[in-house]
Amino acid sequence: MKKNYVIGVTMYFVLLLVSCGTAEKEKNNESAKAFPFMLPDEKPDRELSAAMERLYDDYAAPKPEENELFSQFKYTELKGFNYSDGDGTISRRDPSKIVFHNNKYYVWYTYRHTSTPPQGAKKSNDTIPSSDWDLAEIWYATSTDGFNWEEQGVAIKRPKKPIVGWRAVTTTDILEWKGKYYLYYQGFMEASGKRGDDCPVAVSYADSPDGPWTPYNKIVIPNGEEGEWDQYSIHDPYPLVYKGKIYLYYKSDTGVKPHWVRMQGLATADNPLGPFTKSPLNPVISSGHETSLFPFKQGIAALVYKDGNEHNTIQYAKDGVNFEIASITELMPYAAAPFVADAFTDTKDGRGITWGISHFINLGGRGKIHSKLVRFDCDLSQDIDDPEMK
Ligand code: AAL
Repeated sequence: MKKNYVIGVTMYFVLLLVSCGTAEKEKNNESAKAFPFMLPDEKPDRELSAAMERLYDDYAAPKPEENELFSQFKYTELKGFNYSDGDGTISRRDPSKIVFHNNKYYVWYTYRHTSTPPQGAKKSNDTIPSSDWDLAEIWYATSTDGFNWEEQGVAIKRPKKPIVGWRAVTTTDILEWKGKYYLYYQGFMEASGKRGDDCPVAVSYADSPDGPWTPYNKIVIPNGEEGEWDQYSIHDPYPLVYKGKIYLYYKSDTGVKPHWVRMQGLATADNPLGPFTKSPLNPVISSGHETSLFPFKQGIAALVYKDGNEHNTIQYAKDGVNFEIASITELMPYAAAPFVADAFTDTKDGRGITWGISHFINLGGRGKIHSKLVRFDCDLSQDIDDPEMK
């Protein structure tokens, strides 16, 4: 009798649970009917609005969290850099991508230490800077954890007039090629604001990231011919090794001041000192400001921010040339300089990035303008938990 009672009660609860489960499922089905766009991963088999077609055709996955090239960005203040209490006389900006060598991370950047903050082109002279990057040199710092940095001092000094870069050397990036290191940078021959920004790219080389750096003292990527999209400047040189060659991406300011149109081009070479051949498809990215790219799977991904119709996007070119929007995001790092573990390995399966350094600009307000380096963290990697990505 007791046994039958126990079985009866158990059956009652089992049936109750099953019927509740069925009711729940029915409720879900009902809501799925009411909202057929609960973002299924596969494109629904029915006529779609243009917005929904785009959602499936233009992006790698409709749900941002499932798109490997979607990320948001977290920022952390770096330790180890003195900014003279933010009085505008010291500035650090436009960092290079980060490399790992002998158990240390290295970053190179534009460093300005002047007697006054920037005063604009008219008031500038041999010691008064016109802009945040005028009269700058390239300095470097090392770190064992990516948060605490030790500034090591100058890597590239301004050369004597009239050598390329005599007014300022800025906005550098690093290449490792056949055991040697190359720093590419903008070489100013006039103050920024007085058309000094119409500058080409110069290069210095060394046997180790610690230097000493030998300047090549020649323009290695010249501005385009008159009428070409990059006739005014070659900025933000950014080299990677891809398809057995040096793939150097760069930005140019085209158009007419103040209506600059900033786009990005590509120049490739077999020798770091040139000659570089510009892609016949240039510009290859129609928007963005400073260049920030990394190998991803078989292709190259780019962070595109600040300027242009396609700003705030992460783009992908499976051939390194024909970029498409992979995702749209927000609060992107400016002048992003990621730690790219496979920047120079000629990988066919780029792992992506999880952190880097970027800059915050125009701090201090009028009269005290300067910039600061900050760390950013993100998830633009195939395998964020891989210790090699850290
Ligand atoms: C930056 C870069 C280049 C420009 C100036 C300094 O952020 O795009 O380097 O010339 O601004």
